[in-house]
Amino acid sequence: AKLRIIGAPSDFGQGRRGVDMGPSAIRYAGLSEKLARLGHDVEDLGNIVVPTPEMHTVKDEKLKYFDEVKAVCENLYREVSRVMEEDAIPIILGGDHSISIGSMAGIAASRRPFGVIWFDAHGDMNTPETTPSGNIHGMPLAVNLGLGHPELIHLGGFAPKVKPENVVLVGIRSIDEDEAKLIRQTGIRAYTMAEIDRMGMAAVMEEAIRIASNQTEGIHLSLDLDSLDPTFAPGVGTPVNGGVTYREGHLAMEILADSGKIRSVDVVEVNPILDIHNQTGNMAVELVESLFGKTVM
Ligand code: DIR
Ligand code: MN
Ligand code: MN
Ligand code: MN
Repeated sequence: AKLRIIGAPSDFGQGRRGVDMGPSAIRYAGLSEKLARLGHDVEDLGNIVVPTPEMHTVKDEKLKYFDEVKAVCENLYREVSRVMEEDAIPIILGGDHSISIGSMAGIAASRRPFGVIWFDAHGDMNTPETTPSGNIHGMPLAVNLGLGHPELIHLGGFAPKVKPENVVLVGIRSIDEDEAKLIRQTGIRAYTMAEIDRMGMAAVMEEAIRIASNQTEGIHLSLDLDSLDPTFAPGVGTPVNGGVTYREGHLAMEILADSGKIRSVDVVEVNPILDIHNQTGNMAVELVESLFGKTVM
């Protein structure tokens, strides 16, 4: 496949510096070489322009760094829509998860319906009304569904980016109180870790793919590395115990690879400053290799 890598080194969506180094950490772990070795046509398009946090301050406590997040997402939207026009698969490297507002706007710009599988310990379904932190990385899935600040919702000039009936959350284990209400109201399918334990990852992924691909032309995977257990991905800003294991993570990616439905990917929240020897960057690359067809033999 035609794979195009785009870095979005932004940490404006949360409070811990270092996630802006995510694209470097993932590239350092050998992303493009390893994907090329699998036989793909890979091109790294470099990073989008992101302002420097030290030059900026919080203005709205319920939408921290709103202007900066919006500017970053507008840049990313343009870059991702260009890649989509070439019929290539964009692989977007975060940065914190707020960048998915830009990546999904770019994917949706083609006006071809798509589904979303959102791999995360968190729901990312907060709005300025429900957020306990004011961090926009806790809001991108809500924004993409048309909930939240109107300027974020309408990025790219249209909303919503995806229909709730094609949205699946996988791996959740840390949800805020009012966020849970929103998840229930929208009716998106949310697989908790408890459900993964009971059903098994294979059954969860088969259902997730069915939901995300029902009357759509493909699936966007938004992969927050904190979906994994911190044992395997310690370099994230908001680790939560009891996550997806190493093998469950690979199994999920392998099942997605077999489906042939992946059209775009975000790889977010890798923070090498909080990591030990780039374990999380390496884990991210391994998972993306499985997603694009790596098998034992
Ligand atoms: C929390 C944490 N729900 C918030 N969210 C995170 O700040 O809204 N998302 N860490 O990845
Ligand atoms: Mn920050
Ligand atoms: Mn997230
Ligand atoms: Mn998360």
